[in-house]
Amino acid sequence: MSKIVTIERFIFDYQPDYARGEFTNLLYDIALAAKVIAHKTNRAGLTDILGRAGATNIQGEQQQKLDVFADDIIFRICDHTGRLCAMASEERDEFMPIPEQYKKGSYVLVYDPLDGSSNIDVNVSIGTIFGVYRCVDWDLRGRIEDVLQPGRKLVAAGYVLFGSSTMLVYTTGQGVNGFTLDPELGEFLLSHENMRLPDPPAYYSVNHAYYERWSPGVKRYLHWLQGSEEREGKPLSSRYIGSLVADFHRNLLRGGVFCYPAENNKPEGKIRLLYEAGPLAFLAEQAGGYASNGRSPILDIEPTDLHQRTPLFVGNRSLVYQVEKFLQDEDEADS
Ligand code: AHM
Ligand code: MG
Repeated sequence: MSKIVTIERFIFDYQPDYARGEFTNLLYDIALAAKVIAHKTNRAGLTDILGRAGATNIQGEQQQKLDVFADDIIFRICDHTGRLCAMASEERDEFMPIPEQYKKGSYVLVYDPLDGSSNIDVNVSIGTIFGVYRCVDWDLRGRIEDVLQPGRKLVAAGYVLFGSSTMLVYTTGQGVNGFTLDPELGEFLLSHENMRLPDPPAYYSVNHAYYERWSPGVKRYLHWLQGSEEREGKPLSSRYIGSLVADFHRNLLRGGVFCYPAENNKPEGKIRLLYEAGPLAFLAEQAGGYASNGRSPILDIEPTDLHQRTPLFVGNRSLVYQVEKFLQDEDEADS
């Protein structure tokens, strides 16, 4: 008979050697925040939470009430625990050192509190993305250097998907595991052990509306994904939700690649390096996949700005390598 494993039990049993309670408890805190956000998200249509809050965030996008709620709840669950030295959120202009009145810890939390916010009002899946780093200098209080670290230095990353059920999927560098929330018990239960990107992959995900804005190498890659150039394996089908977490999750379960390429007048694309691309790149590598900006690994990019964006190609290794090849051909043709 299969075992019932709660997320608490799993986090405890599989904590890395260096985890001395602080790291383990930080993961519990994130799971708690996920439950609170799930509770609120599930009631979104029933309360006055829908609609725009009126504020505009640093990305120039209108915030919606649920984004603000999710951002606030993560901050309030994590700011006073003594496990963090700083946090940074996609919804906040500045990074957030832990306030002086609280003990400072050894870790840094970066998060996108509610990704895919344009889907909230239309009852389509949304998600939270998070990444955890060690702070750079234990003796100092949180500084911007603690937050601006490359993905290669992540010690944990994950996401929470608020879909037909709520799932928390995370890695601490020992593979990827997924937990489904039992709403009656209020517990995340292990449902997807040791997740690996299946091969052959099934899907590619991209917003085709932007086709005319892509470079010749990206256009060629899309044709390749569609089967117009020789490619081994089954033809891919196309799926695009417009919620990165949901698109990533589906591709993780079925195999595939998510693409948000550079555009002619938007060379950095749309996806944020710190809060979105970095954590998902770490998860992808831990599931046997790979993430690239089309020319180099996402995990190697040194961030210089909190809200830096990057083109993103993430999924099965063989699919992501191919875009790097086509963009290299493009660069050689240009030079
Ligand atoms: P958000 O963080 O403001 O919600 O934006 C990020 C979202 C991703 O979830 C998704 O992949 C992308 O934006 C969709 O963008 P587009 O509508 O341009 O395809
Ligand atoms: Mg986002």
